[in-house]
Amino acid sequence: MSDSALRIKLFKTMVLARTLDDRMAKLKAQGEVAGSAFLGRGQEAFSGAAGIRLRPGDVFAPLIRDQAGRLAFGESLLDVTRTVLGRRTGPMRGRDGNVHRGDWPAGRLPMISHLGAMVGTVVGTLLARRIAGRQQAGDLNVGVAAIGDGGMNTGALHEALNAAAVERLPLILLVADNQYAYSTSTDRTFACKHLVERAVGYGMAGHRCDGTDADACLDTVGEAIAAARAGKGPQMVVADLLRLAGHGTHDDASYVAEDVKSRFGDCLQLHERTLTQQGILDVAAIAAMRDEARTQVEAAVEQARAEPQPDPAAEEWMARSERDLVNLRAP
Ligand SMILES: Cc1ncc(C[n+]2csc(CCOP(=O)(O)OP(=O)(O)O)c2C)c(N)n1
Ligand SMILES: [Mg+2]
Repeated sequence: MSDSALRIKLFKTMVLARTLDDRMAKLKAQGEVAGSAFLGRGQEAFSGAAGIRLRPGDVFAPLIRDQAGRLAFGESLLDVTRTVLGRRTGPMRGRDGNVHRGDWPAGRLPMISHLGAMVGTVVGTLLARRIAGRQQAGDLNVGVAAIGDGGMNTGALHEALNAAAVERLPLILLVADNQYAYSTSTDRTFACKHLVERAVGYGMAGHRCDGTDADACLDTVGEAIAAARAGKGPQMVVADLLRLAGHGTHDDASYVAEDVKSRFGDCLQLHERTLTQQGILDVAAIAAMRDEARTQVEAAVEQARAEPQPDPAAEEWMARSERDLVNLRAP
């Protein structure tokens, strides 16, 4: 079992991610967000555990439900609110309204697609680091790529996993089996008993955990990341969970079957219960965390609101981290 400080850190991250997601959904309902808002409700434990187990120098390719992992791996609240509200001060300078944000120098890769494209990007990054001699044997920088049950069936993912296994790269594939790909349930997307069975076929280690149990996520993801760091090659971690929202705010998730709902709890409520029952946090401490999260999120919303949107005619349209890289290369 991880130490109390880490378990509390994960809880705090989950509270902040949930508060932020809820606020983004509200902004969408208020008509302040172009496009949809995508929420990670119910997936915060698994995603946050990965972000917490990473360290500077690692790379993380999050997907649309990974607000918790993003925050734990250093994304600021302002990066989120500026992006969602389309401000030119945001990491993508207002070009992207929601999920395609990132920061290359910080190791947070901007998402190309939810459906497998990012795994090859992480694999390429890890291979490049090895070739450039930027890895220290036995203590490797790792790359985490997130994927869903639907994304597990794309060609790009298969090619990338095969390459990672052949090259024994320190890749961790974080598979959130949330029972649906949009409205398609998993009995229509794969025929094996459990997705972790596929790890054997790729020649990589496989782990599974209950994605609603924050402690299990911290432990299992921690073990997988430690194994990759030690040079044991790519690791697949499959979490069983349920997204407690629609695909995006445009989707009411009315297709989620009642028996599926009854099988999965809310990771945030469950972690809160465990930590209070074990006397690690009390009700007052939790209320204070929630208040703090609300205050921080509100401040980030207000600051982004006060900032300018891009001027399409005048904007240079270069992502912020892209410009940082250009400046780094300049003589
Ligand atoms: C090639 C392609 N086809 C379809 C889509 C639309 N699309 C985006 S996410 C998604 C479902 C993804 O399901 P899953 O991988 O299970 O992730 P989840 O949304 O459940 O987190 C679909 C169909 C897309 N982005 N790209
Ligand atoms: Mg899914």
